[in-house]
Amino acid sequence: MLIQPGKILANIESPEDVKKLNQTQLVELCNDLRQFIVDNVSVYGGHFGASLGVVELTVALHYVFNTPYDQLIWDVGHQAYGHKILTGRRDIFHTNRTYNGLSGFPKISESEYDAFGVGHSTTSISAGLGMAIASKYKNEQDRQHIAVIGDGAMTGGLAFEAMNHAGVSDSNLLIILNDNCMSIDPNVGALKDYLTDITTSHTYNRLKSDVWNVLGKMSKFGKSAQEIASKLESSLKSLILHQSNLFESLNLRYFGPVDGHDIDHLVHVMDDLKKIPGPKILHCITTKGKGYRLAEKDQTKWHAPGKFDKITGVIRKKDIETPQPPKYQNVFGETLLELANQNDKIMGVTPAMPSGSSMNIMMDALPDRSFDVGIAEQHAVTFSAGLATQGLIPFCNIYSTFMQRAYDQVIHDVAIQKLPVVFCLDRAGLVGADGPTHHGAYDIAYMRCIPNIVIASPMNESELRNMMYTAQLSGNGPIAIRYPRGQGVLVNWKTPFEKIEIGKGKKICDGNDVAILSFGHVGNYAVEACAELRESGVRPAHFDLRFAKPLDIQLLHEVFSGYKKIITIEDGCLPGGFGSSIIEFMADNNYSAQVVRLGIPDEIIEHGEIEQLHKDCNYDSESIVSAVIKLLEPEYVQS
Ligand SMILES: Cc1ncc(C[n+]2csc(CCOP(=O)(O)OP(=O)(O)O)c2C)c(N)n1
Repeated sequence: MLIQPGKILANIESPEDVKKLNQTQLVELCNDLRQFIVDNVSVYGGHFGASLGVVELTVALHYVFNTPYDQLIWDVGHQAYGHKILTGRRDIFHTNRTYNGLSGFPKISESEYDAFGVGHSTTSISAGLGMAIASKYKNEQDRQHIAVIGDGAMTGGLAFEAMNHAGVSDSNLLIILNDNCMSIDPNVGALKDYLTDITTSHTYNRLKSDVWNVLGKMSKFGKSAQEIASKLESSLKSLILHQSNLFESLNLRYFGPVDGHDIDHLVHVMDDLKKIPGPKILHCITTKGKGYRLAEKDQTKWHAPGKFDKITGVIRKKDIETPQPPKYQNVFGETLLELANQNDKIMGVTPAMPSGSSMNIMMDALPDRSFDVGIAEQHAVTFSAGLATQGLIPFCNIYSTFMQRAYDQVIHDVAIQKLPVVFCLDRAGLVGADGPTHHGAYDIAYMRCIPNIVIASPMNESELRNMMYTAQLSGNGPIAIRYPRGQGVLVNWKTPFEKIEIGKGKKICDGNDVAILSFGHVGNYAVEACAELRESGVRPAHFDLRFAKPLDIQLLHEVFSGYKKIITIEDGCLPGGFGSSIIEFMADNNYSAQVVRLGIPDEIIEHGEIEQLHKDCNYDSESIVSAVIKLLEPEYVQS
C-alpha cells in the first residue's frame, strides 16, 4: 500500500523545493510531514516519537541551510525520517527498515544528504567537527556543519570529548541540542537537571532576549557578522557574570532555549546563526511524539511501538492463540529481580536501556540497587568494576553492539583485575531491522581473546536463568552471558535454579558421521536440522558447548576422537568466533578433521527480517541440513 502524501509534501522532491515555500506553506509542510510519518510508521513500523519531535527542526534546517553542501549530521539517526522524506526518499519510504529497502538510519551510501552514517549515539559532534575542520583546511569558509543531538545522546562522554575540542577549534560548527527530556526512557543525571534549570531560569530568559535583540538588529540593518558577533559576545559575557553556562565555559556560544516547534522562529534564528562564525550551540525544546497525542503521553512506549492503528492507537499484536515463550530480555529482567531478592550483593546497571533490557523490573522493585547511568557504556562498565571492588556483584546489562563502546573498560578495569562483574549481552547476534549498526556480531570474537573472562550463552530461557544464578555464585572474575533479541523456546520457563559447571557443554543427541557443535540459541536450529535429517536416515550428533570460554576440553576430545566431519554453528562473526575456537583446539591438539563453520561471514550484513538474514548467512536450519548433506558427499570432501 503506497501512502499518499499531503498536498504540499507531494511537491517536495528535494530541499530545493522546501526553499520555495512561504511561511504559511512551511507550516503546512510540517503538518503533511508529521501525517506522512504517522501514516507510514503505523502501517510499516519503525521508530516513531523522535521523528515527530523534530519535524519543525528538520524543515527549518533544510529551508535555511544549503544541504547537501552544508553538512547535516543526525545523532543516533532514529529521528531522521522527516529528513529522509524531504531528501528524495518520500516515494520509497514505505520500504524503511525492510529487506533491501531504506535503512532506518542515515547512511552515507544511501543518499548524498546523509552526511554521516549512524545508529549508535553521541557521534554527531565529533563527526561534525571533523568535517568543519576539513572544510577550514580546504578553504571552504562558506560551508556550514550542523550536528543535531538529543539530550539523551548528550549524556555520552564522547559528546564532551568533542565539545572540549570544538571549543578551541574556531570551526564552523553549529550544535543543535534537541532537548525533549527523554532518552528512550526518561533522561537521567545531573546534565538533565542542568538543562531544565537553564530552560526555566530567569537569567537565561534575559540572556535569550538580549541575544535575540542583537540578532534582530543584525538582520534589519545588515551589519557585518563579525561586528554583531562581538556585541553578542559582550552581551553574553555580562550575563555570564550572573550565572555561568556549561557550554559557554567550554567556549561554545550558547543560544536559546527556543521553542523547537515554532517553525517561523526557528527559521529566523537559524538564519542568523548561519552568519555567526565559530562553534555554537542552539538549545531547542521539543516534545517527543509531538502531534500524536498518545505518543506525547507515553513517550517510552511510542519510541518504537511497532505497527498500530493510527486512529485508535491500538498497537498491533501478532494473532497467535497458543501461549508463547517469553522474550529473553524479560527472562533476564525477572530472573535478576528474583536473584537480587535472594542475594543482597547483587546490583543492576544499565546504560540508558531500562525498558529495552527489562532492567526496569529491578529498578521499580529495588531502586536503590539498580542504576540507569545514561548513554554511557564506558562508565557503566567501570562503575560496575568499582562496585565489584567492594564485594558487590553487579549485573551490567549492555546490548552486544553497544558493548563495543566499552571494550577497554572490560579489559583494563574488569578482566585484568579479575573483578566479578556479570555482563549480560542482550541482542547478541543478528538483530534484524535495525541493521548493521546494531547487529551483535562481534562479541564472541572480541571477548574470547580477553584472559580471565568466561563467555556463556544459553540455548533456552531455563539455561539463561541458570547461567545468571551460577554467575552470582562464582564471585570469581568476570562472566559474559550473551543471548539474542526476541523469544526463547520454553513456555514454562520459570524453572528452579540449578548450578551449571563453568566450561561444561552438553550432548543434545548422539549420532554418527557428522558432529554439530553449537553455541547459544542457534543450537535450536541444529535441533530442527537433526530432526529433519533423521527422517531421511542421516544421524548427526549434536553437542551444545554452552561456553565459548573456557571450552569443554573433555567433550571436545571426545568429539574429535569420534568424528572426522564437524560443523560449528554460532550467531556471531566467523573470524575469531566460536568456530575459530574449535579449529584452534583441533590444531593445538593435533587432531585432523574437516570443519565447516556456520555463522556471520566477514562482511557487513544489512537489515531485514532476522530469519531472512540467518538464511542469507547460511546458518538457519535448512542451511545446516544442506551443510551436513554436503559434508557427507564424497565430492565435497575432495573439493
Ligand atoms: C551507544 C548507544 N547506546 C544506546 C543506544 C540506544 N538508544 C537509541 S535512541 C536512544 C535515546 C536517545 O535519546 P535522545 O538522544 O535524547 O533522542 P530522542 O530519542 O529523545 O529524540 C538510545 C539510548 C544507542 N543508539 N547507542
